[in-house]
Amino acid sequence: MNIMPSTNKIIPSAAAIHDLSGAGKCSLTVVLPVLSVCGVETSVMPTAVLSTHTGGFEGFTYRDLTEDLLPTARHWKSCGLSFGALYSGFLGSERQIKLIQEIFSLFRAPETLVLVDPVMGDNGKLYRTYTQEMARGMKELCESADLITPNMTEACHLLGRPYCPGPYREEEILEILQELLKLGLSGAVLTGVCFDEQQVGAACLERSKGKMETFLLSRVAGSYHGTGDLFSAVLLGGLLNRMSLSLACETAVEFTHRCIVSTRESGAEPRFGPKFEAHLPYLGRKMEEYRKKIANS
Ligand code: PXL
Repeated sequence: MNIMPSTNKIIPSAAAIHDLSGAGKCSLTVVLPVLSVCGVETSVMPTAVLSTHTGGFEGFTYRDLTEDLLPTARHWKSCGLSFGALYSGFLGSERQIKLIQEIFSLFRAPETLVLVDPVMGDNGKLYRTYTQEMARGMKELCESADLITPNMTEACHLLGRPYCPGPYREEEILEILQELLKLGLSGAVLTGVCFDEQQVGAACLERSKGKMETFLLSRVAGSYHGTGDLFSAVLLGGLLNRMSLSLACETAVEFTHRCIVSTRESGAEPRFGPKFEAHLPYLGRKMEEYRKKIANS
């Protein structure tokens, strides 16, 4: 159970277990292109198919695929598939959360990185599909992960702490990360971290290092849907390219910021998701440069 295995055995491959929201860019429509451009061979397990995500749209369709999850996993296993990372995000029911735990057990090997993005809410509120039971289940799922990437709302919910919109004190952020590690994780990355009104970003803490690192960039006004998924996918792409957690975190903060700036400048409604596509070649180059750098060192 490690974030950065010390061997060269890390496999740049992942199983991404998220919903497929047809429009409004989030979950699989963000995760798959990001991981692919990072050079990660990605198998996708859609947990549900929706016409749009549930944030800011009314009347969306929702085709539940819970019954397909274990048969898909068993089929993959019978095909001899294995993954460098298992990565889950937004989930639709308590039962799905339990099944994901089973799927993790099926594929987990000593070198596997299990990343759970405990997608539950934002701005102090749980998403409307989230029940208290699901939130409890999500805590259990986090306990079976190596690394989690909650935002401040999700971290407070996982820890039973009152939510506050910030700015925060550094000691507060460190305390939250330390409490998250007590869930049994090797590392935690907290997003939505800010120490003043001007900047926002993420902080990470690795059990083996014990030192918190923060990466902040200028705050762009507004709330941008799908950026949590974007952040986690870039982070995982970096880790599977053998970046350290702090470098992967810095890369994810910078890339997410770049996409938020483009979204803001485009004047598009934030509910239609981040404008990340034009920046994918840049991300691909960054990952390639890093691969070359470590190959020569
Ligand atoms: O980005 C998180 C997310 C993913 N998938 C669905 C969602 C949301 C957030 O609202 O509704 C379906």
